[in-house]
Amino acid sequence: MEKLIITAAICGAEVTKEHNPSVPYTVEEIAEEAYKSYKAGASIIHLHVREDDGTPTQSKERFSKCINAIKERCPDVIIQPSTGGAVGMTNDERLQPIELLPEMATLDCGTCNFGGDDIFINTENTIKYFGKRMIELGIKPELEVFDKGMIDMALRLQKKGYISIPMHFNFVMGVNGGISASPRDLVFMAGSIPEGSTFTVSGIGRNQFTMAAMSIIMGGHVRVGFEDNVYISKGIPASSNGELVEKVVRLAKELNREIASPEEARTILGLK
Ligand code: KMH
Ligand code: ZN
Repeated sequence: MEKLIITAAICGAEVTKEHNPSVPYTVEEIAEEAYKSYKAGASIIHLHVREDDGTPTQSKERFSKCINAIKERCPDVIIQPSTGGAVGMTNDERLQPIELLPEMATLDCGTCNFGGDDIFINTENTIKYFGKRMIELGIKPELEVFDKGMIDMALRLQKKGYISIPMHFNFVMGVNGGISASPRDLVFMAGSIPEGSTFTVSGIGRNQFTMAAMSIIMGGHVRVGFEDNVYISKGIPASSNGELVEKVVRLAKELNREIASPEEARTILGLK
């Protein structure tokens, strides 16, 4: 089986220090959380950034500062900025970080209820617009899919030339409004992507480690981090993103799956 790529989603846009005081906001805190994740075994940092007071931003300047600070401490890590940003942001606001030419960026493949009155909007034209820009700039998208229909949308847009192959999917499972985090649904999702594609699994909340274990067994990859879950085990807050990554490394070891370095992750994902 391929080595395991661990992505650390260290910050997100929705989670706050009220959920866990270790959620990073400042450039220094973001760099430190990225470093702890990298040292523990993460080869990709999925990156959102914040103002110092915690407000989510897609500012190119703020991303540039955070990316530089991360690169100083983790020179070879793959940095994958979010183009999802936060609910309510405009397309062009969300797309700013790709102007910094990262190796990867997220491409959200559909609209999803996001709890309460929040809707995370990604129309077909938005997905086409983002996909086309990423092809023009040579950026590999991580195709974020919150439901099976979003895989179908990605496949249709790949045929129309908005997404390149091989495709890399992120199955986000357990969002209140998306597909549930269950073995049945993971088998369904993994069986719905074309041969030659890769996938990672982001289990939300209490589903983080059960979904991670399933993905490890199935030959998929794993995302963990405060964006998706702030607990190391039931009711116990994680002290850092690094602690969440360490737990995945332990699971992988028990299940005989080796961990990919950033260079190995680049090869698996076709980034070089
Ligand atoms: N914060 C969510 C609205 C992504 O990074 O591309 C969107 C999100 C997805 O987190
Ligand atoms: Zn994100």
